[in-house]
Amino acid sequence: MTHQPTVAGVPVSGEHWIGGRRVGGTGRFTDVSPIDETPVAEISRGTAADVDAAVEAARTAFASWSRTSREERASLLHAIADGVEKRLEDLAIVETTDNGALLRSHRRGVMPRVAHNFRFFANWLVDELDHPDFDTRGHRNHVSWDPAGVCALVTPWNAPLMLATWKIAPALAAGNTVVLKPAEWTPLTASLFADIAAEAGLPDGVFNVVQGYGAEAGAALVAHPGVRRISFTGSVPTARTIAAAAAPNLVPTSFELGGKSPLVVFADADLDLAVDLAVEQYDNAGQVCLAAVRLLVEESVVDEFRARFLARAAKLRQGDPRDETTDLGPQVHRRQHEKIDGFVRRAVEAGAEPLLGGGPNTELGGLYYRPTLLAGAAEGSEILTEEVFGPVLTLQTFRDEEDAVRLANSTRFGLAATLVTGDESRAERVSSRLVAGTVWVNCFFVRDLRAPFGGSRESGIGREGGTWSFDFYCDVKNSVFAPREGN
Ligand code: TXE
Repeated sequence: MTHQPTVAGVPVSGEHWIGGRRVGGTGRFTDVSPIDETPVAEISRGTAADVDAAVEAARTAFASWSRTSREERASLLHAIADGVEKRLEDLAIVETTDNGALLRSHRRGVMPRVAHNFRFFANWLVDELDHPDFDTRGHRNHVSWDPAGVCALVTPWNAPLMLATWKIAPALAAGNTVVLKPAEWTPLTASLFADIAAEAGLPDGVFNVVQGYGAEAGAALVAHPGVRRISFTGSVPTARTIAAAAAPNLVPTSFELGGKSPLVVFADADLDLAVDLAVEQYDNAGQVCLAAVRLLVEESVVDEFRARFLARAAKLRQGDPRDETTDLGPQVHRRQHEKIDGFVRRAVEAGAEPLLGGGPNTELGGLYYRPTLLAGAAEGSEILTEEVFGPVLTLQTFRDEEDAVRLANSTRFGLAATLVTGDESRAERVSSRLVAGTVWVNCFFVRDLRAPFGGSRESGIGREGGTWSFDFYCDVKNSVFAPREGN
């Protein structure tokens, strides 16, 4: 009998989940917790053969799942949400152990939202999806939302289950079947989720997981001719590789990629609010695609802003993410930790000044990086244009509204932007000129699943949420019915 690993007493599995069964595969690699860099579980290293088996299982299951009624699918999605809520504590501790994000956020924010993702798309499917029929010279147009087929979902490590379920829930709601390839650094909640979905009654083969490395399992999945949709959240270079792999099969892709979002603070802003919003950007140790990492502050208030920011940031507590009082945990992996440090070192060598942090937290050791604020970086320099994906913010000033818009739009990305201003007409004016999928005014991270979410420029292709998700996961069909004789 093989040894079943556990995390805080919760049994976990690193095996694939194919056709409703655990499948071990041939090779293995070790999953390590970023909290203390200790091994957690052995993970199956997926191959092209594992991907073939998963796509085949999904294809077989599609025949009947795609014909279930909307009500039936919605009720299964609600049952999955119930299961997530029942096992919320297990999911929270496993996710924290695997990716190092705060346990309290997983308990109170992230995992409840995982359940909500299923309820939302279940309700949307039943209550919101349809357009009313419309008439063309007596002919009735009817738009239907046909499931597309097998969906390949490739997901990252910064919010593993949360980001995966933004994709899984609408894909299943639409009547598709799924093969998920979770990030190799955070494989465990996908596996736990497979148990929950099976217990909820999801038929075998409707949801499958192939574990493993991106260049192996991921690459085989996105190039597979049996796949009809690819949805990916991750880095820009990987998106380019996936786009090339999808091209020969002409498979529609949805990409949610990186960002370098600005937080623009005007002199008329409530500065305490601006500081709170700025400090919030250290959440999840800065590993958030949306994070407003470029603090752009109007010249006349920058001294005051800086002083209040440093006083507030000094209170942040860094440490074990399982501790309720911790604000910042570790980075997810040694590779990311080193990458962040490289960005900061090069910025300082090029003349930036660390006003806060500026290196690893040597007291904690391991993968803990100090919350950092850099000022004085040259416009166009690496630290102001490349995604760092760590607890590293930069501070710049602007002269006036025109200058603020210019700086805010001065990267290759366009995911989000946050404005802090007391002037409503300025908020409208500036937000209309920003290149961003989401603009927040005097707030941050308010997310409604009815709204489109995604990025412009190199931040992505497509939008997720409400209708936009169904647009992607369905083959939308228009049927035109001639008038009945005698009518
Ligand atoms: O991402 P990758 P990495 C950004 C962030 C971070 C950087 C690198 O800047 O520092 O990306 O992170 C799978 N075919 N974001 O290297 O490689 C991989 O196994 C198919 C932003 O971890 O994009 C994993 O499951 N799949 C971001 C997933 O892609 C492949 C979240 C993401 O990994 C593949 C994460 C291939 N050839 C990183 N190569 C966000 N938008 O939130 C890799 N993968």
